[in-house]
Amino acid sequence: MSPVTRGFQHLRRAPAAEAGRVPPGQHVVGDFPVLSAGPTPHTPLEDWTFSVTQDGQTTESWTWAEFQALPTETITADIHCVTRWSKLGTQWRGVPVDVLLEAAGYDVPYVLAFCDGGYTTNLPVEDVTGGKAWVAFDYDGGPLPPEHGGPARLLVPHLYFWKSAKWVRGLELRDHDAPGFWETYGYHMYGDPWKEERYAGD
Ligand SMILES: Nc1nc2c(c(=O)[nH]1)N[C@H]1C(S)=C(S)[C@@H](COP(=O)(O)O)O[C@H]1N2
Ligand SMILES: [Mo]
Repeated sequence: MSPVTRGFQHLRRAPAAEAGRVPPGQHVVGDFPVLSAGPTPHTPLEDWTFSVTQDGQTTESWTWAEFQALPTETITADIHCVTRWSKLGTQWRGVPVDVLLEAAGYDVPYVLAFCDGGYTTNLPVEDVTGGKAWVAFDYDGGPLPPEHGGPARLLVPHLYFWKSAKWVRGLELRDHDAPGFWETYGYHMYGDPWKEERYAGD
């Protein structure tokens, strides 16, 4: 062993492929942990709809069949959970939220995603448009497994993964920001993993 390098043995270098991709305070995992605040809902596809609502009115709604006919994109993304795991290079297929909100029309700055099971999470419209968010129904080349949010989940990879609402059923357009499920329990209103916006006040 060369004495020249001995002092550096304790420095574990991240593989080159990970360089610059892991936000502060996160570690990379190979598996795909499941984090759910309640039981996995099982809504039959014939009962499934995706709706855009505003002021208690549904402005646009798609059945599962209609939703499947919308334009889709394939997405490769790194995802970051506030419990400190990151998973790199996850592969998805879904409908860009741009397609949904353009069809519905919108003139307000926030959405609250709502889900089977009652989970909600709040996001600026700016963060779910412009090619930054999808309603994903395939994961890794197959249908999204129920425990990971199937039949469909929100995918907003640039924010902590609690913003990627599983079993999502729609977006409520809002003129004021309002906390969703975890935000009510003290999670950050925005959740940028690069700024470690984990909890309110971060
Ligand atoms: N409907 C719903 N969506 C949810 C959650 C949940 O409990 N219910 N948990 C969130 C949290 S905290 C995380 S980290 C991710 C976990 O997604 P996964 O179980 O596919 O890893 O889903 C998010 N979306
Ligand atoms: Mo999470």
